[in-house]
Amino acid sequence: MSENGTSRGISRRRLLGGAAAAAAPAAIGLSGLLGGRGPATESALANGAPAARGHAGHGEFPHATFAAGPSVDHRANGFHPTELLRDFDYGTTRRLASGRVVREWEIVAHDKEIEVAPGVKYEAWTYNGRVPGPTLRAREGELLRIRFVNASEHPHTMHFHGIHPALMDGMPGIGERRGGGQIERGEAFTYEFDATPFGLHLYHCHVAPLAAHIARGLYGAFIIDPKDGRPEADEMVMVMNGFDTNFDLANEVYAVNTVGFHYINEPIMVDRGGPVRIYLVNILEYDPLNSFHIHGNFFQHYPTGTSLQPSEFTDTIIQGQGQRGILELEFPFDGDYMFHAHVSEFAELGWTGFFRVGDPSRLSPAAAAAAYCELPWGGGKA
Ligand SMILES: [Cu+2]
Repeated sequence: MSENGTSRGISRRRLLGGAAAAAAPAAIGLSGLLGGRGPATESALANGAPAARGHAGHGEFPHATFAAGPSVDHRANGFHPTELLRDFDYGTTRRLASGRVVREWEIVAHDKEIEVAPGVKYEAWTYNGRVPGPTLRAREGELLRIRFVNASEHPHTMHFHGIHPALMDGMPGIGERRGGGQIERGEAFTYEFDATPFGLHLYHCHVAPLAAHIARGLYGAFIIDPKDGRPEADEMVMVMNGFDTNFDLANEVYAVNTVGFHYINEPIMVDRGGPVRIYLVNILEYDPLNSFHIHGNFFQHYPTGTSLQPSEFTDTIIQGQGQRGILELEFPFDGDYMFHAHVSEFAELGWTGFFRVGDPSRLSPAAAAAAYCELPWGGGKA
């Protein structure tokens, strides 16, 4: 991160912190320590989030996060973060006379209200009605065709990371005369390119204002498997995202796969000793960095997934926006293991979850949560 970027970030938060102090001196507490998240959080609460409250034993500092409450309405959202984890969209395939595989998808952009934390609604823009969009998965060397239909009220594109010609880049201003570039409401365009290089990539809208189009939910993971695949594992996709629910260019809710705290309410079930492979993508807007940390374990890290040799054995990685990596690990012991952003502020605003290994009766999430005093609803005592 540049020194410039750092100082800009701090001054934005100091500015917000100053506003908080002026508007609500009694509510500074933790929000002051958080560098000015206060007013944004207050606005999120005004938007319908459950009330923030203190934590027994640390009562003088109210926690500027979400209290316990009912889960979000996954049915109304039309997607479920637990199912979304292992939902890979392979499209449809056919073979050309040459023997080459053509893999095809249809992706439709829709505007849609979603619930990103209990009671917190957000006017999202979606690919195929979900945030993140479908995890598109192909194999190195195939020919890919993605027919994009814009049924949103706004112009959009699909910009893929990968190696492809300019016309297929989903960039406004490039290719309009050939039907591409910016795809207006009611228009459609088919992106076509080779699946290369193998690795973990992403796609997102590239229409300006870019941060707004991405932050609204127009993004997804894009996996190109190596020709010979990877070893068997329990595979899952985690897209680290956030939501600026009051449109003040700062996020109020942070998450993996959209719903804050979802994997606390429903820990991710994994087998003891079985290899787990996580496809981790950071698409967070308005914050320069995100991170992933796991408790009680270490993982092999393959940055961008473009090598079959890991570059690092660690328990924490940092990703800038658009960065991604593959994480491989095994859980040697039964129990509940927390994973979260190692930016504590993000963790307290939703980016926190658990892996549950082995016999689920051994530890309940409430028991595990009680051991962690910074949980949003006060250590599982609600
Ligand atoms: Cu867009």
